[in-house]
Amino acid sequence: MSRTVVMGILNVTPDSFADGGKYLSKADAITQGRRLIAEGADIIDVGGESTRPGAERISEEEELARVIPVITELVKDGAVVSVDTMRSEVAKAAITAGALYVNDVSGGLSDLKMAAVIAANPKMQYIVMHWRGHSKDMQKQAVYEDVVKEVKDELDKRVTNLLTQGVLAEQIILDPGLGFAKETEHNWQILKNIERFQLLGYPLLVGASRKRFLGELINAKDTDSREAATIALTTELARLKVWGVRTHGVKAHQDAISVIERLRE
Ligand code: PMM
Repeated sequence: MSRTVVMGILNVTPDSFADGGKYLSKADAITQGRRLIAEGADIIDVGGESTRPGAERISEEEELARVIPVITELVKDGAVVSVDTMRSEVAKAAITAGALYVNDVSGGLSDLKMAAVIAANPKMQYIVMHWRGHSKDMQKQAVYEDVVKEVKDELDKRVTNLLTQGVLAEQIILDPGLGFAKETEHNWQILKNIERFQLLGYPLLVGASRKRFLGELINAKDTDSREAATIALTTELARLKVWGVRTHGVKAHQDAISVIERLRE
């Protein structure tokens, strides 16, 4: 298997927790996308809707206006682009604009037409994240007896459902959804048991970058100062041969993965 993939985050939103408001103009977003590519990002994940806990939804028109021009430009540059969306119409437009990945934090639960769009585009990769409801009140759903078992079972159920709708097994990438309807301890339990998620038999993507549970551990309120903790996780995830990590920084993560790969030789 090849080395762990680094997916660079590009949020074209005013309110994402770590980079919200930084790249809201098309020009700033494209510049940041190019910076992530120059740093060595394998994929750029372009999102127009914040999913931070408590976030309200935006309209489809607004989401399209934020992401499509940026995707079009980065594809022109030759970048591999992913669209971070729960909406089938946004996914469709992104595919037309040249995106190769659809990153759906709801795993197809938010928009029931999503599966058909993915099935109709068999070359697309589909990232299916564990989700229990929209950000506005998702933390109320963060109740588990055995978080690893339940998240795993719920992902497994999602896969079965998607396959019956014509999505191909080769299209699917799974993600345990750190921070989505999960409290701090749930996130750590998932990370401590990542190999159990790998047993589901699909590539696994993990999005831990600069999230609050890391800030709590090292007492870092400012999201940028959670980068070293995030790199520590990337290192361990690369050692475990996790398929990919979704991160705000890119270069240091690629360096960490290079070290792990060298040790493996
Ligand atoms: N986390 C965020 C957004 N999208 N997508 C996937 N697949 N996995 C994640 O953990 C994830 C995601 C949280 O917001 P951010 O874009 O500000 O990091």
